[in-house]
Amino acid sequence: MLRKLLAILSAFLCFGLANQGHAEDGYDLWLRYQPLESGAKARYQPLITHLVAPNSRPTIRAATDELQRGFKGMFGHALVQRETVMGNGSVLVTRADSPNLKGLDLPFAKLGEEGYLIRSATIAGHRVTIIAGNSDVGALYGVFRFLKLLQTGQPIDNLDITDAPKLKIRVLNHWDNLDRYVERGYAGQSLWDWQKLPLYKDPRYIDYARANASLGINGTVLTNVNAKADVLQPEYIAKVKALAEVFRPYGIKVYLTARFSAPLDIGGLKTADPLDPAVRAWWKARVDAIYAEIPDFGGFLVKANSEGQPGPADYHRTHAEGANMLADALAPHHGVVMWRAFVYAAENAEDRHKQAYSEFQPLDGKFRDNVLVQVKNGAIDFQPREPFHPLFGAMPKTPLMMEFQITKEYLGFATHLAYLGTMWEEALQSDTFRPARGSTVAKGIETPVEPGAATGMAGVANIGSDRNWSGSQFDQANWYAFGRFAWDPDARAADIARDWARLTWGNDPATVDTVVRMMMGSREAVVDYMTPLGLTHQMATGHHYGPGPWIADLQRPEWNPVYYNKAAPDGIGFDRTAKGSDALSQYAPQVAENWGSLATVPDALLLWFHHVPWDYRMKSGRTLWDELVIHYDAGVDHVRTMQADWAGLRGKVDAERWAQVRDFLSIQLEEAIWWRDASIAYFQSISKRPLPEGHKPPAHDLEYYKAITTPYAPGQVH
Ligand code: GCW
Repeated sequence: MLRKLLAILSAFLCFGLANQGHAEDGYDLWLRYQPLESGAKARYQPLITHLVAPNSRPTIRAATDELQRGFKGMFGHALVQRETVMGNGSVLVTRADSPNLKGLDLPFAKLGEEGYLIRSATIAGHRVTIIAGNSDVGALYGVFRFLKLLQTGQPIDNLDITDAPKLKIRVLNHWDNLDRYVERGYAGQSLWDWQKLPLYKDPRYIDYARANASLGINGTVLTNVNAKADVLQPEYIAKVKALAEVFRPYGIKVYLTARFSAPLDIGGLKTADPLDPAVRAWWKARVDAIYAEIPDFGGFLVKANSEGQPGPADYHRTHAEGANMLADALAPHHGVVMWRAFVYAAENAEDRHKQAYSEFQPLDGKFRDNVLVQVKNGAIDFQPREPFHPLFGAMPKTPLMMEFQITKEYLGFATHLAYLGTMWEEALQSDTFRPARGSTVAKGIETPVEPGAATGMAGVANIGSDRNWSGSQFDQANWYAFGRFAWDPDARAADIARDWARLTWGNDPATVDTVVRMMMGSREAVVDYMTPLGLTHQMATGHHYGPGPWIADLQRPEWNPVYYNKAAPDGIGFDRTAKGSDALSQYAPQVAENWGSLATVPDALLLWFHHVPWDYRMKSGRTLWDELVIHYDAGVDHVRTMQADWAGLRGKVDAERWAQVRDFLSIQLEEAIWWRDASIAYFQSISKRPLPEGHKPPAHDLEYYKAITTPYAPGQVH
């Protein structure tokens, strides 16, 4: 009897341990290295007996440290490390020029500077695994891939993997202020503790670098695009240098935002005119001083003449003249300028959708080689759904970078579960038809404008000082997915979700399927309960928290949600056809034709491009009004489905993270209902149509929703 009890008890304990692991709070991200089950251990162990790697090179050191960390976690012990092959099961971490690889015919030629290979091979009669690149960073990336194979239970006895990034610059943009406030940040304070740098380097900086390197992210812009010039002062450069030193072994360069008026703000000059010789000399000296401290400094990211930021237009100069001035200062050091195309001007009555194209497209070919124009995903902003930006494909002589927003300013902050991989895939796989069919946005950004020219992708980071880094467990997936798309813009959101789910929540197939299902439908749900059928920018003012479709009193027309919805007794939507703003003419004729015709425009973009009557017949046979209401409800229903799915995972994942996700889903449901009810209350006050059968009226009247204010919502512009 006692024996039986003990058996039950120990089975319970084992079950508990196997399924719940140690208490987890999300700090470990996708690099959890949980103990392997004994079968996997037994299979792997003969193939991994010791480590062969040079130990004097910092990046190889970072790679072997990571392997050892992984082995300790997964197998319970570290491996002996030597510099030469010792026997079966050696794992070599090295570079193409290693004497250990002499005589082997390995495909290094196709790996480029940062790619890697992982190969099962025989050296001097020993069965070994080679992880190598043309550079040490390549080997580091290979190590992360190898660890992923182990974490996800893949066979490793006959490996022949090669991989290389398709873009050169894979960079996070931190909108972090020097006082540690993060604009549009929902995950605590900035990681950069400027006040304690350079003498105190928070060990967390290394974990940040590890996480990024595991994805192949090779750069980080430390400061907000709404910039302060102070970061260019020597005392801050010393702090930036300290961060650069931490990140360097992980293949990560630091970049800064450059405030265009810095020569005035901190330089004592009377102008920041980019053609003024004194201004040019000031920037050159400043840049030289940065490189004296940080020889591999990446360069500058600039927001100019946008939302109050200074820029070359203040001196009647073009964006190209402004960018080129900085580019000339950076060129001798091989630095780059990432110049943002996110511009729209207060005094310009043109449809905001059109303004970036109007301003930048004519400048094609006018930028220096070391300038990239960074184009947001979405001509308006980072909305839950936008058609692809018309600049993609339209500036064939200029390197265009994609800018995605990882932080969810417009998709429910940290508490709404919204996987952005599907949104990014949608944008990247859009066909620009420039120059011809099949010219996707992804291809456009991958293909250098001439051999050797720069390519890149930027992601506005969702990282902060929260223990879980991103503000929620599931928001980690967006950081992860960004890294994967920056490495390969043709990657698939579903594959990425699956990898992330396995690494983050374990390999149990039912758990993984559930997590992936929740993720894959989640962004569409947000679109449905916030801005269905091509509506956009319906968020409340300033903080963008919650609905405000009625807002009409802000100073600039394009800050008002009514500007975007144009809801009126005759119908709803923004006419961007030739009869309206004609934004469609900025796209290739095939695209313009497709979206310009009511017969072919997808439902998802209907109100983006057309103003249609409330009784307009949709493809479904329903009226637009009914369809709109149905979409709001579908969004809310999806959140309920996610709740039910997640409830089913209780006990299958660790309790702490599970409970946080559960509670955040409750917040999401409450807010999804708020969005649905407020939007329907407002639009019904104009459409004057009854709700379709079976759809409940909003819980309160319109005045109730209009009266809600949330002045302390996080992430606002400071
Ligand atoms: O989406 C808007 C944000 C601003 C941001 C701006 C930009 C950094 O509301 O906070 O400013 O975009 O991208 O420059």
